[in-house]
This record gives sequence, structure tokens and C-alpha cells, in this order.
Amino acid sequence: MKQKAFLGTAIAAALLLGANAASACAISAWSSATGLVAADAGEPNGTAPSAGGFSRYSGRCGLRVNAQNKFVQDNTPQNETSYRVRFYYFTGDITGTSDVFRARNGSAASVFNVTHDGATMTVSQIGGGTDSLTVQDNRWYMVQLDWSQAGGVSGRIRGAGAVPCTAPATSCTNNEEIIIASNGTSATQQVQDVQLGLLATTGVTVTTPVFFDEFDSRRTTTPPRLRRCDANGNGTANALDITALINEIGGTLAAGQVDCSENGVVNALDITALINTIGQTD
Ligand SMILES: [Ca+2]
Ligand SMILES: [Ca+2]
Ligand SMILES: [Ca+2]
Repeated sequence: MKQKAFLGTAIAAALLLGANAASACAISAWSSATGLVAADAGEPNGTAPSAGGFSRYSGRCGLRVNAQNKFVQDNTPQNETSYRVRFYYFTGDITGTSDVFRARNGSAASVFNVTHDGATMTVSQIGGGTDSLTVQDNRWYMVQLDWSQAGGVSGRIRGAGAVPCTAPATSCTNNEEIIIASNGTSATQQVQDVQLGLLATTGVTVTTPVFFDEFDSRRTTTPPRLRRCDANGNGTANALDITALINEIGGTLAAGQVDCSENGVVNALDITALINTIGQTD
């Protein structure tokens, strides 16, 4: 039994680029990488992703994936009967269909997975149903999923600057969020590894790269959503975050979630988005 079994919660918390340190621009915390190297993790420099720049959701670094069959893998999970994950995904501009996340069993089959086809993101579960969200190109989306043998997979995808969805709802009016109801069970399944990237081996063309950030996985608690517009990373979004946002426009990277509009670019429009979000609770 691995040590994590005694820790109770963390499986591989914050494996991806979570820390606000230069050393976080690395992929070495992952068990393995296919088609990706350290240079695929990097910091934004004011250039839009569509023009070759890096994007990230929080802190310093994001992971850029510019072609199919490029991914990282975490082998830490072992005989997991529950698995909870949160990560941020920047949709870029792609054609074709690719899994962007897989939690796999010992036979290398997906227990549950997330697919992006350039127009929708879909959550699927082995032997169960699916739930899809229409997504925009070049926007950040949070994926937050809880899976267990007994309960199947549930969770939410939200992004593109969406305000919180009013429950109960399966889709907000502007298709910027779905709340995924538990769709079946997979009582005999166990999670043995997870993969993150553009996992398809054929059929995917990348015009603008996709990015991943802030991957966090646990057994018994759900990794929280990071507060949108909390540019200085202190847990709340308020007028004080304008300073961090202006500093980033000036070239000093913010510590928190500075891309308030979630469009992959930090500029003056994010100040307006920040002001509009003050007072929201989520
Ligand atoms: Ca980051
Ligand atoms: Ca703040
Ligand atoms: Ca923005």
C-alpha cells in the first residue's frame, strides 16, 4: 500500500504547475511524458496563444500541447475506488476529436474521461452516459469531476468568463457551464493511472495550442475551484486585485487568476471583467 493511502486525501495534489515558483515550469512531477518536454511548460509574456505565446490559468506556468499524441501521465493512483480531480483546460483551436483527460483502469481502458472535439467538451464514463458542454475556442474552462465506484462520475465544467450557474441546471443559457449529474456507476472499476493532454493519435489538427494548468487530484475531498479574477491569489476577488492585474499588463506576472475573462490574454478588458465579478460568491 502506498503512502498516499494513509494520507487520506491527496493522490497527486497540484502535480501540474500549481506553485508560484519558476521551478513549477516543469513536467518532472509527472510519472511520464509522451511528446512533451520541459520547454512545453512556460510563462506568458504578453503574446497571445494564437501568436505563439504561453497561457496559464493561475500563477506562473501553463502546459502547452500543440499536437495530437502529446500527454503526461500520473501512475500514482493505485486501486482507487474514488478519484476526484480538478484541472483547467484552454481550448485553443483544434479540429478532430481527442480525449484531453483519462482516468484509466488496470487494462488501460478509461473509467471516465473528458473529450474535446473543437466545439464541445464531453464527460463520459465506462458503461455509463455522457454529458456535453458547447465550448468556445481559445477560452479557459475548469473541469471538476468526482468519481467513485458507487456513485459514478459527477461534477461541472465552467469557463469562458461565465458567472455561476443557478442550480438546478444542466446547462446555463449561454452554454458556459454544465453541472454533470451522476451518470451511472462503475462498481467494479478502479483508477490506476491518469493522462492529460491531446491523447488522440490520429485525426486532430491544432491551429492554436491547447493549455493545461492547476491539475489537482484527491480521494476524499474535491479540489476547489480557483476564484476567478483573484489576480493576487489571496482567495478573494476585490478591488485590490486591480493592482496585480495592472502589474501583469506591465510585465510582472500575477500570482493568482489574473485572466478574469478567461480568454487566454491578460489586458485592460480584464479590469472591466474584474470589476464586474466583485460581489459574486464563486
Ligand atoms: Ca499555473
Ligand atoms: Ca485577491
Ligand atoms: Ca482576458
